[in-house]
Amino acid sequence: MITLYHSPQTRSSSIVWLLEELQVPYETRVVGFRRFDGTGAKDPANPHPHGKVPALTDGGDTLFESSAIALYLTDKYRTVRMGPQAGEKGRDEYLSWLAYRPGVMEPALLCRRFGIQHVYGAMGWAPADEVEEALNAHLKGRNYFLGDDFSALDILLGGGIHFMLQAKMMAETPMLKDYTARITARPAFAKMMAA
Ligand SMILES: N[C@@H](CCC(=O)N[C@@H](CS)C(=O)NCC(=O)O)C(=O)O
Repeated sequence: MITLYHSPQTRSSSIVWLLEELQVPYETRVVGFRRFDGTGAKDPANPHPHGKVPALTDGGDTLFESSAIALYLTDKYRTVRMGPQAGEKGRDEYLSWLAYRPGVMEPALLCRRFGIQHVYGAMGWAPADEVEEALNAHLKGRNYFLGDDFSALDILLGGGIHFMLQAKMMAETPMLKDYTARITARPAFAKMMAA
């Protein structure tokens, strides 16, 4: 049985959404974590090395980091196709954008939010305005990150864009508005929100 170490309204909600899309049985174990406002503490029940959410166990496997969890789940559970497998068309884009979310998109937008100046050649990500341009350019003319096929990218990056727009951490463009309306209209998104 899959166990998701989770806290509502955090990054682990993306994994709830993904599990709902995949239609695989899972249980959630709600754990505490260190919150932005200084409250909360690491929960010893959580296998994440830093006590962050999400973490996930599946039989003898233990995963942490949202992108790694998403890749593991979409490779292993294939009843619903949520990402191209190794050797399939689109795998290059799939892996690249999965890594882009925690490696580039999040740090860039968070640095801007907290007034941290970008340092070329030192920071492993790009400045936030360039990230916004890249995301808008990539999604132009596409329904989803991979074109016509909804995938885990639309949960990890699309869900992140949805959050960043709501939090006014990204500029809303008509295209991003349409895109996030499209992905959040899915029944699995509603199930995640209800949970
Ligand atoms: N890079 C991680 C980030 C996970 C993360 O920072 N989650 C937040 C909740 S949204 C957390 O657990 N924070 C607690 C802490 O930083 O100790 C991922 O994408 O899974």
